[in-house]
Amino acid sequence: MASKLSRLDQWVEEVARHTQPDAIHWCDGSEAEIAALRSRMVEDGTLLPLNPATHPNCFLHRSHPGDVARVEHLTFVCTRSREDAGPNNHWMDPAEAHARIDALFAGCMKGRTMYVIPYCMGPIDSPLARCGVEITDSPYVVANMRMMTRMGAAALARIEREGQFVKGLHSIGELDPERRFIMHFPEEGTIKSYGSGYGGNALLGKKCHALRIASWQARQEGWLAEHMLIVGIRNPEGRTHYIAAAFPSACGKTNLAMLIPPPAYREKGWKVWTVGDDICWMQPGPDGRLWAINPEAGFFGVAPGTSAATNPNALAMLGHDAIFTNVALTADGQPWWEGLDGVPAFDWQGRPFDPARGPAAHPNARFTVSARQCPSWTPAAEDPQGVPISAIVFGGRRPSLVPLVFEARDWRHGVLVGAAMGSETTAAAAGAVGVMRRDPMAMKPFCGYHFGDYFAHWLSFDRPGLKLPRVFHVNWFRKGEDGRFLWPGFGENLRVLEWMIRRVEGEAGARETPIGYLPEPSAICVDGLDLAPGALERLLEVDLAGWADEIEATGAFLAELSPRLPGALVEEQARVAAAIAAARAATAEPVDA
Ligand code: O2Y
Ligand code: MN
Repeated sequence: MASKLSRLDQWVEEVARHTQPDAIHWCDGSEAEIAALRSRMVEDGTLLPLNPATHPNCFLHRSHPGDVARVEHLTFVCTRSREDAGPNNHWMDPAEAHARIDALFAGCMKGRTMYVIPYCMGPIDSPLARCGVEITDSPYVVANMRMMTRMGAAALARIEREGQFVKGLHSIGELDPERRFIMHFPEEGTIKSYGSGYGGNALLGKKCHALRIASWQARQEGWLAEHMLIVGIRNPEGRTHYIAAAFPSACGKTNLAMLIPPPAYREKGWKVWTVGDDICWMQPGPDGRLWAINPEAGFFGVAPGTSAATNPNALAMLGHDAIFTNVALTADGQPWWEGLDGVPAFDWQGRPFDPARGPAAHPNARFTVSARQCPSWTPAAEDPQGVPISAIVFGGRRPSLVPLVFEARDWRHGVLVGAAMGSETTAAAAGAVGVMRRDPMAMKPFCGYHFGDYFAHWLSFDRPGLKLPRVFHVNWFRKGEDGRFLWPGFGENLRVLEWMIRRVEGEAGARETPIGYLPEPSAICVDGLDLAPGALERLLEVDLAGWADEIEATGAFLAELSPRLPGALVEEQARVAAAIAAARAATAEPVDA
């Protein structure tokens, strides 16, 4: 009988025959390996060492200027049936997709080394974790995967034991946007990515495996793979609650995951722990609660805007052993981006900085760093059982209408709230910035199957025996008439999380409205905050006329998923629409005859 490992050996041989590398290197994840790789990358200019006095073991990578973000229009989900991929994905027939991308891979590694990266998403001994192998010709990808996943010998041993792994094949190719595809074959547990060396397009453990392929597997196996941070909050009474929160790309997930309590909260004994900043895998535990792991081992965070004011924890972890991608440089070789003190000397492309050409750092410039370097990192992130989730939070960038916080009345309503999520687009993906788009559960770019089936999967958790988390929606980005944010955000968001935790503990009341439960303004502690007069009331108002339009727009958006849209969600949308209409009728001024 063939050994389990031979499936991997055979695949590696097959890929080598097709791509024709000069050498094959099996990554073991060791210090010696990464040291050798780094020296080679410094020699050939892939990495630039940063100032060793201020940033020991830190490097800058400048990606090709045409390869600076995820490329959603070139990202495909290739299921046998087009319907299974859904209108939320670009689809290609698997046979055609393999043929097109395999043609690009033919001979593409000539003159290069092929790296075989065994990795584990999640703590290596966790039953919730899953393994994969990425084959790549990019040493930059190896260095990043080493920080972002549990990579090397231990992962290989688990793969050998289980015989299960997701196959990811990647080549930077010619970095030609005309010859670039990111393809997913969920039915085969396979990813093929060609022509990009950047982030989510190339670090296949992240968005491709941990979200697009994992969301498919999670549906088959009864769990959830979500675009969520996981944060632990200990209240002064000493109880820790873990919260999972979904926000569209570049909406402050990393900042929220690493939140530092305002001084008065710290004094009272509040403490915040970071489990993860981007991805959350959850499944029901024996006690009926949802237990979650962060499948990643590092952070690939947006650099611009990260500062001592917005995220001191992030800044503290970036002082050593980090890779920076597309940031600017100071004259003395320190990484620099908008939001930091000091002045840039060179922009992200290495040119002398000229403000006329735009920002010094690319707006989607990134840092890669091991999660353990974060001062708020908790060993609970390594717990094989995961952490129990008390609340799920959805949020987006909504300059108007959407209140600072509201709570869904039950799980079914919570699924509707998540499904209706919308947000202004950001620089995390190629394309226009600042355009409002629907992004259900922040999974629009990452759900590996039909959104109708995805919502049905979420609804399927509403069953006897499960003790589901409460579901909330937040909006840190509401603006006043003057165009300024009404809420200060960042560490002050703990004031809103406090209300959620008190709700979870059954200690806080709420005002019932057609869109859900809202705190009375007095229930949010604003001591020491310099809010504009009336701002909190404004942040917590429910504009029924605006919500009537919003729920109608939600209905129209969901209708596009028909006939796979679950009936329960249609009914829920109708229930909320009717509640809004009834409330409007009840509050309408009497009309004189
Ligand atoms: O993956 C990229 O290339 C950039 S986008 C990104 C990076 C880290 C975490 N999340 C995202 C995202 O787009 O959600
Ligand atoms: Mn993300």
